Amino acid sequence: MNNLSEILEGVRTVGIGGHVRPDGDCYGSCMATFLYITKWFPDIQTDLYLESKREIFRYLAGFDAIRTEAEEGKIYDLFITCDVSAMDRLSVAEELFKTARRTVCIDHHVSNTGFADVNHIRGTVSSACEVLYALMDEEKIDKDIATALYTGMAHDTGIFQYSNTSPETMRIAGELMKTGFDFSRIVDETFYQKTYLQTQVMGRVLAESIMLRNGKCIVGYLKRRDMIFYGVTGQDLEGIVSQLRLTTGVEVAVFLYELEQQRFKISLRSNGEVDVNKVAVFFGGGGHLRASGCDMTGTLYDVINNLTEQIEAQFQELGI
Ligand SMILES: [Mn+2]
Repeated sequence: MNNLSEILEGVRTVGIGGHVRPDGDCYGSCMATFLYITKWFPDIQTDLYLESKREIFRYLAGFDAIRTEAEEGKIYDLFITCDVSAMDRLSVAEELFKTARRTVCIDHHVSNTGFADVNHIRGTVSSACEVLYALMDEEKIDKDIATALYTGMAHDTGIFQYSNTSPETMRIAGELMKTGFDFSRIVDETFYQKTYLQTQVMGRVLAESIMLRNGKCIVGYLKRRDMIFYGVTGQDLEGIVSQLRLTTGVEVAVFLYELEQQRFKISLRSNGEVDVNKVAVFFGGGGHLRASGCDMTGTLYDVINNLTEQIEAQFQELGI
């Protein structure tokens, strides 16, 4: 079954579900599937389940149809998961998935072992939306469906920047673009835009950041009392460490904020030489070579000292 039309043959009811804390690719892939079925297979009764309705994705056609609670006792002919790496990540629709007559998984996580009856999993592909695109008939992809697919691809590639972006990713994005949606607005409003508060806090962290090791390591921090003063949570601080990393000459960027008294959440970013995963693992965390994180306790001074000692060790090793 290599396309959605075959998958949907003889099916009368379909449930669609994404993962916990849905991101752009999750909204995009679930919504594109929903729009594709409701538009081209109007006789099929289709429901879409997501844990939340994030307002920034309201521009997606069909947004109002999202259900945030499972319908009890409902048994679907078919249940499709999009961007879900494991069954226990399915959130609100897990029961509906388990009771469905047949299940399909559309995903791109390398760790996905294939928990559905039919699995379309491509671990080297940028996004669930890109996997999904290959399952659709190109002539059936209208502007609304293209908008949803583009949203997912743009988000999971960091706006076509991460190493998972392939020539094929760009080709598909180009095809989608031909339908004429406002791609610039999507990227601005769902990816880059910040609230004024987030902008203020980022400004403060950047202004107070410190440079170590001749400017090869930059450290930004936010103390508990300042988080309370601004009324921000960890979510409001997303993107700060990436901004720090973009400072000229920097190899490693560190951002820490105080979760509670003397307990810090650490984010690490590298430009590719230093393996920040090693640093995070040393302190009980983890991640990837270029992006990782961990939690640490102690005074701000001690935490920064201990972290930079580990980074310094790699600088020495690499002769940086
Ligand atoms: Mn994804």
